[in-house]
Amino acid sequence: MAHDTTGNGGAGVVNPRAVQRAIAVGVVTEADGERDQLGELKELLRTAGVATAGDLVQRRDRPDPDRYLGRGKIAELKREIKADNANLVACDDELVPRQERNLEKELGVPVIDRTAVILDIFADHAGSAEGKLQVELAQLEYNLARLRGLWTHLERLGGGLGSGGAAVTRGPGERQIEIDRRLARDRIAALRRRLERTERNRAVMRHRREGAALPTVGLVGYTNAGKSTTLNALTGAGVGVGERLFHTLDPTTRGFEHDGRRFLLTDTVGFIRKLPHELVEAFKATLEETVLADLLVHVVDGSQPEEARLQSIAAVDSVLEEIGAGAKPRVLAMNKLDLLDEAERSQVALEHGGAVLFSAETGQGLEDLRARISSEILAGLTEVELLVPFTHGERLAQLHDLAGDLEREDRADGVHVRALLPPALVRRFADLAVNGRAGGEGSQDGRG
Ligand SMILES: Nc1nc2c(ncn2[C@@H]2O[C@H](COP(=O)(O)OP(=O)(O)OP(=O)(O)O)[C@@H](O)[C@H]2O)c(=O)[nH]1
Ligand SMILES: [Mg+2]
Repeated sequence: MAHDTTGNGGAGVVNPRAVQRAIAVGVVTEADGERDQLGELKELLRTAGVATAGDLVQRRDRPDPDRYLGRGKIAELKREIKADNANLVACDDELVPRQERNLEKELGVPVIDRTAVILDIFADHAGSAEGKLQVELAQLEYNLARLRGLWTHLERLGGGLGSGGAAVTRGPGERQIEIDRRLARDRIAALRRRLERTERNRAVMRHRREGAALPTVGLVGYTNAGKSTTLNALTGAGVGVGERLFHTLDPTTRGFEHDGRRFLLTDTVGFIRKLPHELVEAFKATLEETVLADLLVHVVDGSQPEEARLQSIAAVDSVLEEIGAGAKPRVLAMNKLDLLDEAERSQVALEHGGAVLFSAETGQGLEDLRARISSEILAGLTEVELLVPFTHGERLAQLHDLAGDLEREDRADGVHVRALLPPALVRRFADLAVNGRAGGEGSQDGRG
C-alpha cells in the first residue's frame, strides 16, 4: 500500500498497512438501483491492503459539490467512524479537491477516493519498466491536480496517522508544495518522453508480429473475469493469475493453434467501472494492443449475479468505446461456467445469445471458444486482387509463404494474384492492390 513510485523516497513513513481501517462510503443515485454499491470498493480496498471497518450509503441525485455527502450523513459518518474505530474514509467516486478537503476537515480523518485506491493497486502491481512509468505518470497527474506533494496518498496518510493522530497532514507546507509541483511537472515531462521511447519499442515489436502475419486476438474484460486464466488455457502460457483485482498490468502475447491455423492472443489490463481517466491516458499504449487486434474476446465472469454481470459488461463496452475499439468484431465469452448449475447456465445462455459459455479453469467449452475465434477470424479475411510486378519476385514469394494457396495468373504487366488475407496482410500488400478492396477492411489504422 505504501509503495513509493515517485523515486524521491516518499515522506519517509513507516508502512501503516496494519492500522488502516476504512469506512466505505458511496452516493447512490436512482439509476444505481438496488445493486451492491460498495461491494467493489471494499474489494478494491482489500486488494490495496486496507480493512473495511464499516460502510455508509447515501441516496441522492448527485454527490454534494462541496462535501460529497449531505450534512446529516456527515454527522452519521462521524459517529460511525468512532463506533467502528476507523481511521480512514474511502469514497466510491473520484472527489474534487474541495470535497476531499472539506470532508477531511469535518471528519478529522484522512479521506481517499476510488481513484486513489485504484492508483495505489496499480502502483503495487506494476511489474515491467513501462508499467511502472505509466503508473507513476498517472499518480503524478492525479496528485498535481490536487495540490499535493510528490508522495503518494497513502504514504501521506501514514504521515497523518504516525504523527499522533493529527489526521489531516498536508505535508511540509505551501512553499514546499509549490516546489514539489514544479518538480512534478518536470518529472511528468521526463516520464512522457521515456514512455514515448518505450512506445516506439512496442511499435517495433508489433511490426515484427505483423510481419508474422498471424491474426491477432485481444482478450478484454472486467478485472478478475478470468482473462489470464483463459490465455493460459488456450495457449498453455504461464501467465500469473490472481484472486485479487488488477493482477495483470502488462500485456502478454502467446500463440495458439486451431484447425491448422495459428493465432496470436494478447492478455491485457482489466477494466473497471469508473476507470480513472489518468490511467486510461497513461495506459493508452498498452490499451492500443487491444485497438489493433483483429478480433476481441470479451471475457465475462458468468458467475456474477445478473446485475453485476450487466454492469461489468457495460463498463468494458464503454472503455472500449473510449479507446477507439468500439467497432471491433467481438466475441462474448462467458467464463466460470463451472460455478453455475444447470438452471443458471440456461439462464445465462438465454440472456446472452451468441455468447460462448466456457470455463477456463476446467476446460469445459474451451474447444467451442477456439472454434468460435477461428471462425470469426476466417470471416474477417478479405479477398484481394494484387498485381505483383515481375521486378518484385520477393514479394510474391512472401505472399506464398504467408497466405498459402493463391490463385495466380501471369500477364504482360506482372503476376495477378487473388488471395484471402487477414487485415495485417491486407495492409502490408495494399500498395499492390488492383481491386481497391485491399484498403477496405483495415486501412483506417494505418498502412504499412
Ligand atoms: N471457478 C472458476 N474460477 C476461475 C475461472 N477462470 C478464472 N477463475 C478465477 O478467477 C480469478 C481471476 O482470474 P484471472 O485470470 O487472474 O482474471 P483476470 O481477468 O486476468 O484479472 P486481472 O488481471 O486482475 O484483470 C482467479 O482466482 C482465477 O482462478 C473459471 O473458469 N472457474
Ligand atoms: Mg490478468
